[in-house]
Amino acid sequence: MFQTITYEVTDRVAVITMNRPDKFNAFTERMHKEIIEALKQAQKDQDVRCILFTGAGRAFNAGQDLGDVIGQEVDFGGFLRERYNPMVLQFQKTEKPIVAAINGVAAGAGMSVALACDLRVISEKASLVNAFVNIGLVPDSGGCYFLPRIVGLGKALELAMLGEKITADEAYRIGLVNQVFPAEDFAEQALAYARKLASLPTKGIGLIKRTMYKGLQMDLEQTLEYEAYAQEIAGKTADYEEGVTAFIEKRAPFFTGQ
Ligand code: T3D
Repeated sequence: MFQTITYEVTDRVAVITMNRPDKFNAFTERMHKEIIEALKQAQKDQDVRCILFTGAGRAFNAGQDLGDVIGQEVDFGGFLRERYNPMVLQFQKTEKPIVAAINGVAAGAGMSVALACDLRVISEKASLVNAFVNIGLVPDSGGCYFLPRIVGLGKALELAMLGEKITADEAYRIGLVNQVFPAEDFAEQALAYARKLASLPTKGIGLIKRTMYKGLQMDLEQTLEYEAYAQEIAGKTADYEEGVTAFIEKRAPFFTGQ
């Protein structure tokens, strides 16, 4: 089973926890594979309607385990193509909402992976560091894709070029994270946030995710066409039926994710 992460389903939320706390949950080859496997498992499981992605101990994730690469001749291109890129793409392919629960520092590829999640909540005591430049590298694992799209080009360049720590409050101010929760009950509040998402129309949310990310690559005409296509699918779901019925009956809807 999993050695570098834990996987647990609670209240329709799959909680994936990176679990190398003594190394600030830094990435290893095995961890990449296990995260891909866990995301696929959550996608397949009909009972899972939201994924919460977090870290054990004091950190969220400190990026590549530098202990594994120091003194080695690393084939950086191959390293990224084989290990990091498939993992980042799996976050996108998973048609369920994924929330990064940033419990502690998220640095380097750890920050990039948080950006590859759909939504981010952060502990008031946590921080993010676009640490690549601090060791002479370029943001990878989608960092050059997501960061400018989330905070705008000017801010993205500043964060990537200076590599300074971003506090939770600053991250919220610039739209890098969606919510800041108190450190004392961060895990509970992050889970409650994920539970709320898990109670919503899962298929519709999967289609929102697919259509929005596709929209980033398309012009208006193509996006309008894709919206029409996605709506045809959403309009045939049981949750659409329930949403409209509940509205007419003036009651709260009960969505099943179907
Ligand atoms: O081959 C390639 O590199 C290509 C792949 C690139 C992808 C990347 O992610 S490149 C970026 C790699 N990550 C970094 O450069 C971040 C390095 N870490 C830091 O800058 C800082 O540690 C943090 C900002 C994350 C946290 O700072 P702080 O002051 O809170 O903690 P600390 O004391 O620096 O670290 C705590 C422990 O975690 C420490 O271990 P120790 O001394 O208590 O035994 C430290 O060595 C360890 N740690 C932190 N980051 C890493 C790590 N161990 C291995 N790899 C790490 N990335």
